[in-house]
Amino acid sequence: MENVINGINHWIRFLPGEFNQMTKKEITNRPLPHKWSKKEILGHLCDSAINNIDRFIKIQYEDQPYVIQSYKQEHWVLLQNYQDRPLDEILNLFCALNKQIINIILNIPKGRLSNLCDLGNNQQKTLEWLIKDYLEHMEHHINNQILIKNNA
Ligand code: NI
Repeated sequence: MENVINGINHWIRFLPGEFNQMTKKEITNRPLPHKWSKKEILGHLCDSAINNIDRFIKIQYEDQPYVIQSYKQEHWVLLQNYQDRPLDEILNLFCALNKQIINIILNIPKGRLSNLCDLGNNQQKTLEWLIKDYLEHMEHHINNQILIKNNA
């Protein structure tokens, strides 16, 4: 879990500076009308943190396998209107939520990392897998959508 904690910590420290070097246009540009802007992707990462906090806690005390509820990502981004929210507020939210996730991970008793959840389609995964997947999902969006230049 140490690698995951280091990875999350890296983005808490690094991502605000990256955003602050971008122009407002680059941050709010939607590459296509139905595609998220970089700001909305940051909002989506906050939504991922919110939903995963719930999962990381409940999988520790609910009956196993704990059934994971999916959430409608597009609705979450639009209903919270990240596009029109001040960037620094979303960045603060991202950092606070991820500090909370680090705190949760640090407090998981070792034996509970093997607790099982059910992702649907007969797929069962451990809490450890879920935590690693959380960081992979975050890095996928950061590396492929936030840190790449688009011609805004
Ligand atoms: Ni995603």
